Amino acid sequence: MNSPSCVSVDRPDWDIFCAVVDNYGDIGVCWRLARQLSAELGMSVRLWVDDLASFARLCPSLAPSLDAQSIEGIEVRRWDAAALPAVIPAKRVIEAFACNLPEGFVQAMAACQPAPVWINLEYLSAEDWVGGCHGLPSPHPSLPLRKHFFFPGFRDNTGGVLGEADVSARREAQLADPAAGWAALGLTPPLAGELTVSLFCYGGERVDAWLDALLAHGEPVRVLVPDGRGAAEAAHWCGQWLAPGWQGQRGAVRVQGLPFVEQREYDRLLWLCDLNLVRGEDSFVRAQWAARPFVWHIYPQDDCAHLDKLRAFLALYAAELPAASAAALTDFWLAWNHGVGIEPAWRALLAERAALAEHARRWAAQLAQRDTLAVNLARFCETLL
Ligand code: TRH
Repeated sequence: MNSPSCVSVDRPDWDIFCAVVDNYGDIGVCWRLARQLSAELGMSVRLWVDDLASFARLCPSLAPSLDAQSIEGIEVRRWDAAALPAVIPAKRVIEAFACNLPEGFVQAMAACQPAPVWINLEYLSAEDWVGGCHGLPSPHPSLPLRKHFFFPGFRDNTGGVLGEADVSARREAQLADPAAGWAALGLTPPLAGELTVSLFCYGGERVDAWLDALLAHGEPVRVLVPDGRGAAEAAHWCGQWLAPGWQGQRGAVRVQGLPFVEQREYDRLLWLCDLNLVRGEDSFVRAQWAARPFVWHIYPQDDCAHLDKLRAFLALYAAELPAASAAALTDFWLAWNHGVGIEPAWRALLAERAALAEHARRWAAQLAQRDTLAVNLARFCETLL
């Protein structure tokens, strides 16, 4: 890649580089951030993605075959390391989740006067150490560039969490007419007295164990399962093949497969369910904005570092819960993540349902009082420009 002069009227406000490691969290976060910078802060964004097919699953209007396209005002580019076009770097460059910027692009950044603000956007964590590392600089070993580490988080000394300015208002508007919401998802409203739960997880034997627990408990439940890991186990549990539109019933437990929907439609599902089982990073945050009780299947790491992350969030989230509710929540989250002891933990969780629902509303209201990650990030970059 050449290093064209950076004096250009076409220089975007932001370049965001996203490598899809696996699943949808990396692109889910980058796409959400790009949309907020563009729609809410009025800035121009160029988003580089190395796996457009994965991106298209949560953004169906995207054409994976195109090298460049504009979606919702955002310039989406294929990131092909071997053939990156010569472009002038934006004023602010985000390397999402330490994805390693292409060497030629880094050279082009170094040639800019002034050099772009270079941000490594990190994964979200509630751990204490995050506040101490948020915003720290790291000089490039040989070029006149500095990278800054931007840590999302839940405390004031972190970058905050992603969330649209109008997310609470959209949620409340939808909840004023739930029947319309269910219809938009292609679903019927729940039956009288039926609990509705969404299931998005990393699969495994925990799915069977949990569905067995629902069956044993006997309460009417509808489990809604978006396509992906966990869906095969759920379909198998009720004797179905994983085919579009699959559904089955055992006892009072109805289980229904859903297509993987556009990112905003997934929000609708979370808002309407009584309880959401979510995973990773972005659906974990969306479940918090949904103001409903939720269970987090954290992305497992080889060295088990995820368990510290899980406990740190639980400690923060459960801090203001009554002791019995905090214990039930903690026990079920640990049972779900370890895949053991699910049945007794589920019973205890259900018994605390009302307190957990009230707490989820309070937590979402607290989140809404904070500046969002996009706002904090833009402000942080402004101090460095
Ligand atoms: O897909 P994930 O497991 O992503 C993970 C995590 O981010 C993890 O931290 C990271 O290391 C790993 O990827 C590489 O879970 P997550 O983060 O919830 O992302 C799912 C995205 O998919 C999110 O943006 C919501 C979106 N989604 C839809 O758009 N439609 C759907 O129907 C569903 C179920 C999800």
